[in-house]
Amino acid sequence: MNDVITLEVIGQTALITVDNPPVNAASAAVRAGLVALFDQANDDDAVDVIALIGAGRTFTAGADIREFGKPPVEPTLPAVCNHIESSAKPVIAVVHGTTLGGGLEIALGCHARVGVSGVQLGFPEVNLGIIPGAGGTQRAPRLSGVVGAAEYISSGNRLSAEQAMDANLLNVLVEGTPRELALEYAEKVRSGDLPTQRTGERVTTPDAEGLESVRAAVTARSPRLLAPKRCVDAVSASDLPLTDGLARERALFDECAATDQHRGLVHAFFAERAVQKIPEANATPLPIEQIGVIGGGTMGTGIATAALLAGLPVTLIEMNSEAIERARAAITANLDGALKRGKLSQPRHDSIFAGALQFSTELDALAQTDLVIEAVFEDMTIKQDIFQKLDALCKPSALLASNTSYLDINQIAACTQRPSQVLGLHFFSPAHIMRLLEVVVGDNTSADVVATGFALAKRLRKVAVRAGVCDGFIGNRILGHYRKAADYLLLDGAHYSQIDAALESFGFAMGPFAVMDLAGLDIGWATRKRQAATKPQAERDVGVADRICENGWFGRKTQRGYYDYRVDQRAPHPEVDEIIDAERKAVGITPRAYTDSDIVDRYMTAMISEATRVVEDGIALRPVDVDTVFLFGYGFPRDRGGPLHYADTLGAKELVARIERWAQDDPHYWQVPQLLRKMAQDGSQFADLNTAQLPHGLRV
Ligand code: T1G
Repeated sequence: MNDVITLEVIGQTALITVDNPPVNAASAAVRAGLVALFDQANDDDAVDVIALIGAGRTFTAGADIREFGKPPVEPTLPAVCNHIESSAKPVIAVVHGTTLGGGLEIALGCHARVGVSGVQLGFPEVNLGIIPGAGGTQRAPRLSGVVGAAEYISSGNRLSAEQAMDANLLNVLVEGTPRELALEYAEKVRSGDLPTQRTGERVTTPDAEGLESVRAAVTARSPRLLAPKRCVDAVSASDLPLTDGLARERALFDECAATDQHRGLVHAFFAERAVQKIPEANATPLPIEQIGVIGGGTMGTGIATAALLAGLPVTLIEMNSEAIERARAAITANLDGALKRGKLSQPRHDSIFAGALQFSTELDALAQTDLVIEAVFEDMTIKQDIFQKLDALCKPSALLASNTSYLDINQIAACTQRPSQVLGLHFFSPAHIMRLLEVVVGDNTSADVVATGFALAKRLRKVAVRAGVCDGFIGNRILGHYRKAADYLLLDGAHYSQIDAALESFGFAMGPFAVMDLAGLDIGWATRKRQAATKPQAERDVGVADRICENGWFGRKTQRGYYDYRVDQRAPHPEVDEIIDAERKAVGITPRAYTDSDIVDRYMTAMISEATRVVEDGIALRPVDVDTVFLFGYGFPRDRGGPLHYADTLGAKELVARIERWAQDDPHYWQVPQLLRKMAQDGSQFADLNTAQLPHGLRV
């Protein structure tokens, strides 16, 4: 038929194999092949049972997401599933790997399902802002019951093989290869040992009350998102005749597929993969088997925990035995937490303390490590001193990395004789949980070392994004800019609780002031002092945060910051309101009212404008790299796809108009990036830059 699907007749069994690597996505060619080969098998008098399997590592893992947003190509997946189900001859599917979405729907169109041990089943469509659109919301309830199906469809969670058996999605669960089991269980169909039935011929038992409780849970979990609610609506229609239920599912699918939430979630899915495509992707990663960490503070112990969880031995250096004990306690707490969350087995947990984790007060203990990650105080002099010492004592092949969140990697590398082996590995706190890792590439960092940073990220189950050298790299540079927009809104009249609430309604997990209280206001205070000497005269000054810090109020850790945590997490702090009033009076500001929309517009436009400059300056390879940093490191709402994907929903013309309007009051802060002005003129989007030829000649 074609090179992605084959039919073999073995005895009386027609074996149809989908072979569309890497995940057997149900592409147009696969769909056309399925219809044609099922017809061929049904027309073949020598065949009495049809078996469907996937080649490679998994049965079909879903529709081909790359076809989203393009005109549908017949036959559509719903039609394919209906065609399979209508087969005159019994059809079994042998499912293995990650049988997800449309792949599971194809399996539900079959008349029985054999699970290979370890198989995972699920409907991740809701994570893409849609609902299962090929019969899953109608056939799954006919097997699992309406409440059970509504729960796993609206959550998008994968079911283990055993859970799938309990949910009646599988008829049997056995060891074996798909091919062997296909032939074996075709025989069992013949002998009557494996009963088969068209799923669509089953009926569901209505449970309106149960469905309402699922709907309530779904709404509470993700109030802004449409798709989870529509999953419950679609399942609710499964008590209709199948044809009517399928029509209802299609209408609800089309409604979700037309949303920005869907487009944002698809973008986020591909973003995580696109950022792996770097100029150094074909370089050879260097072997990393022993890691040294210098500094046992929050970051150092988090980094050590992440490495230990990935099975890498760690030697952690601290100044003295007291600091070592504090670090040991912090790592122990992190690992105990991982054990409780099921991220670490008890044997693995115990082995870590049996030798994988070592401590020392002597840098010499790092002489044989393959990579040292420095995570000490953010002071260039201290870091340069450490790198000089490491350069002298570490083995010649060792890589030296700094976890600095904004300092110049080139200046650090210049203190060593091995600048090509120096890079930034900027983890995000808590480093053993946050998935983002900025791999900061110095002027002399070699391609193999960059590739090693990306390979390490993969091993630590992190998302690496390549960053150039500037103050704050990608994320913190942009954060430093838009954080000012929040301060200006505060000084000009918006209350910090309104600003936080408006941005949380937009989708951020926490608003900027709540985040600052959580991180510690003293950190920003130290940064402002560091930058005071170089701060442009024309830049507006907002003294509120400094006044709060001068009172010793550093946020949650001191029980008071913008909010008064002695009461609760959102209690306004009247003394802070007095500080704000005094600061406004001192600069002659009459506070004005802002709508939530004003607040979101200014905050997001500020973020987008600095993000544009970061792309323009080549600090980020593409807009999608900035999106990924914010999705995985800054709590950016995933359904909005990231700052520059969101910018495309507004359009460059609108963004330029906003900046020019606000520049009349503050021309220093509100400046139109050249790239954005060009896009406004030529009508291009950030999406176009994601696929454009990169300076390095790399095409994504
Ligand atoms: N379509 C197209 N490409 C896909 C794909 C898909 N469904 N899934 C993965 N890829 C690509 C991916 O971009 C990467 O490409 C490569 O395969 C390896 O993926 C009607 C409409 C299956 C668990 O949401 O969850 O069915 O970067 O690196 O870590 O109701 O991929 O190498 O060029 O992720 O082993 C529902 C999405 C679709 C599954 C494998 N299905 N995929 O993880 O490999 S909607 C999904 C995954 C649907 C129907 C609806 C994972 C995986 P490249 P990878 P992995």
